[in-house]
Amino acid sequence: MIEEKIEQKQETEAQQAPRPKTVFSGVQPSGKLTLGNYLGAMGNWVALQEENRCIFSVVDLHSITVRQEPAALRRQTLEVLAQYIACGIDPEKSLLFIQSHVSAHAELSWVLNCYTMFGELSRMTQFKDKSKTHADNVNAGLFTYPVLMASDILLYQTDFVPVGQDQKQHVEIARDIAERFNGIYGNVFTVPEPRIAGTGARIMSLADPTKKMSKSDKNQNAFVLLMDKPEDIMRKFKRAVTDSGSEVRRGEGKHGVNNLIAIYSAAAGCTPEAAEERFAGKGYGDFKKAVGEAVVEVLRPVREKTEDLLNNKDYLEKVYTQGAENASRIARRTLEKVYKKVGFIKKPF
Ligand code: AQP
Repeated sequence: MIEEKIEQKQETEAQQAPRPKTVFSGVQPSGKLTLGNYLGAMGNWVALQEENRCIFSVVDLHSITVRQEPAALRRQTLEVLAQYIACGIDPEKSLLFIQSHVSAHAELSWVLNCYTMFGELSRMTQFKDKSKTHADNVNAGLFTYPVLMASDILLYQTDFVPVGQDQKQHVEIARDIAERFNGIYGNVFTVPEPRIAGTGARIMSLADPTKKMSKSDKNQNAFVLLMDKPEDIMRKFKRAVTDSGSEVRRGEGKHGVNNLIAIYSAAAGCTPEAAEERFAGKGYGDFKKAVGEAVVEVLRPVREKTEDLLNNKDYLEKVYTQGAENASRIARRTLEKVYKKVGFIKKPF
C-alpha cells in the first residue's frame, strides 16, 4: 500500500499540489542503539509518518565500513528493525527494509562514485574521525560512505532526511551530488534537505561530553543503550561527568551540564529554559537523578516492546520481506532512469 502511494506520487507528481513529502532515514546496525540514536533520529520519525511518505532502512551495508562480527551483525540488524517498530514506526504506514536486501543501493552507489570528487569526500568529518579511531582499517568503503548514503536517499526521490547534527554534512554532499547529476542529465533526482532534530540533535558522551555519544564507544559508561535496564541507566547518569560548578544552568564550556539539560528537556518534553527553572537551587546530584528517571520512563516501553518483537521473528521477517519487495520496486525505477541517462543499454531481463 505504501509502495503504491509512492509510485503514484512519482507518476502524478506534476498534478498533485501540494504533494506529500517523501522522508528517508536509516540507522547502522553497528552495535546496540543509544539514547543519541533515539533522541537525534528514530524518536523524531514517528510524528512524520502521519503526513509524509516515510521510508526507513536498517543500513547494514554502511556498518561493514568498520569490521563487524557476522553473527552479531545479524542479531543487531533484527534488533534495530524491532526497535524501529518499538519506537512507534508503524509498518502499515511506513516502509521498513534492510538495506542489503535492495541491490539498487550498491548499484547506484557505483554510478554516483563516478560523479563524486575525491576532494569533497576528503573533507568529510566522519571520515577523518573514523580514520583515527580505526587507523588499522581505513578502507575505501569508509571513504565512499557518503556516496552510498547519497544513493540511499536519492533512490527514493527523497524530500527530507531527518538526522542528528553529525549527519548534516553527509546530507549536504548528497545534495551536491544530486545537483551535479541533474546539471548534466536533467531532472533525475529530487534534491533532498536535512531535517535536524531539536534539543536531541547532538547528544554527547556521558563520560566525555566534548565527544558525541556513540554506540561504538569503548567506554560502557559513555552511552545509554535503548535496551539498558533502569538500574543501569540510573547508574550511568549518576556517574555522568558534569563540571566544577554547582548550578543547573547552561553555559559556555559547561559541556556536561549542557548535555544533561539537553537530554532532560528532550526526555521530559520541556524546553531547556523550563528545565533550568525546575532545578533552580538544586544540586547536580538531584538533577542527575531526575535526568536518569526521565530517560528510564522514555525508554521503558521501547525496551519492553523490543523484547516482545524479538520473540516474534516470523513477524519481523514478514515486515522486512514486504519492505524489501516494495523498496526494490521503487528503487529500480530511479536506477533504470539513471542507467538510461548515463548511456547503459537497457537490461534484457
Ligand atoms: N549522539 C547523537 N546525538 C544525536 N543524534 C545521533 N545519531 C547518532 N548519534 C547521535 C543519529 O542517529 C542516526 C543513525 O546514526 P548511525 O548509527 O547510522 O551512525 P552514527 O551517526 O555514526 O551513529 P553512532 O552511534 O556514532 O554509530 P557508530 O558508533 O557505529 O559510528 C543518525 O541520524 C545520527 O545523526
